[in-house]
Amino acid sequence: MFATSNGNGHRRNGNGTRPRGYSAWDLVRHGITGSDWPRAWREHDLRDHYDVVIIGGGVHGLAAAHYLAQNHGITDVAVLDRSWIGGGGSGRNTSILRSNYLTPDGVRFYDRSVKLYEHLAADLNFNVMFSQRGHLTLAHNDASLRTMRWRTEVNKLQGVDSEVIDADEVKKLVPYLDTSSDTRYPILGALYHPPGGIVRHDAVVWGYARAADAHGVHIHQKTEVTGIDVERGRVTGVQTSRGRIATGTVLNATAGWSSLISDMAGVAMPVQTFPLQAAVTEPVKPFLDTVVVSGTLHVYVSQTDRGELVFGASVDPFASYSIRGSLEFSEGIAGHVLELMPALSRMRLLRQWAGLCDMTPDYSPIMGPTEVEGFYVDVGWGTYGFKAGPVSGEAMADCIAAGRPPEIISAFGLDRFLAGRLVGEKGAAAVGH
Ligand code: PYC
Repeated sequence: MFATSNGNGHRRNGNGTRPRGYSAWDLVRHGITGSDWPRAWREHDLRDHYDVVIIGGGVHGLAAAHYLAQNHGITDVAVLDRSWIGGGGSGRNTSILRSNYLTPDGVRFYDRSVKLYEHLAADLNFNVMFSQRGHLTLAHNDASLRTMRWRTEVNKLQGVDSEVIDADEVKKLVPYLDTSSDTRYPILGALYHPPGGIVRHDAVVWGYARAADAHGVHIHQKTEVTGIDVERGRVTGVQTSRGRIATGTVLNATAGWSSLISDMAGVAMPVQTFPLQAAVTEPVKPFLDTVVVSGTLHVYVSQTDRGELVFGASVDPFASYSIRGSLEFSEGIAGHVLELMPALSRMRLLRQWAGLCDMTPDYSPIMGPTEVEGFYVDVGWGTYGFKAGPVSGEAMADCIAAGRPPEIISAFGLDRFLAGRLVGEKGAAAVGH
């Protein structure tokens, strides 16, 4: 059905070019003249047929397109996005990468993603600014410490670097944290995960888009999917705002709208959508070089390379498709950050925003084939989707090429909800929800 690779599983691309890098001279010339920048990805007319149609031009959809082409030689692929690439969850997250999950399936899966991120800049020839600065999840009570120990043991058994450290060690890593014992939420210790860190989310999206484009993938922005054609139990096409595409293979790689897209194919998803808000401060000199998370206080903080502090929380307490910021959120986050770092009381918030999170009952994603032949899903990413972009792309490409899920995602199939085989990750999903 698909064009295949040349045997080594790593055909370079569909049109013989690799995304090119720039010499220092190119950068100076383009910077001064402002002209002649080659487009990172091209625009194409929408064809009336593609072998594979990927709905969603975020990191998941673009990574899947890239790995379909690079690892399987499948290049007749369209990526559709109803707005611009990276304009959904991929551009609205807080870019935290880590693999310190609670279940063995989760740890193995996210660890593969961290490993792919470690080489992504070289693989895509695009600087994604991955900074492995370490990740701390604070424990404010004995129950949290117990969960941290549990996670540490599961992590170590999977070969992932995590350990529980005490309050003095936390203080050495983050001197600005208030580790005194007379606070409302004293810090008893933390789960320390050195490989965790942050990345530049736009760069990841653009890097994958550029690489997929160089392989011959068509990226169609401003192309909304309005229907999915299914005949006798299998996918036959996709209706879009720009016309119909005939195809036998569709991947739903959307976030926020995943249940609505799956409904178009007649596939029900156990997903509820919630807004997740975040905020950023004015830039200050670097003082925070780890990611700090407090599940109890529902807050996470990191400092960007530009010096801004990025704050996030848990999802809003009601299901909604709204992406408006709220005063409740900014008040709450400011209060919680100040419980942890009172010295920040004079910092100003510059802006806040929200994204949409598709939450599943067990806080794990849904990946793989569905009961409709040719209709695949990579959805249910809750508040942890960005970190999984590379491994999801790789695994969904394997799944589509082989027609069945690879081992690394076998636990995350949609059928687990019928079979009662949940992968309970609530204890390690971002902050306590
Ligand atoms: O899962 O690490 C996480 C996370 C951070 C922010 C939202 N989710």
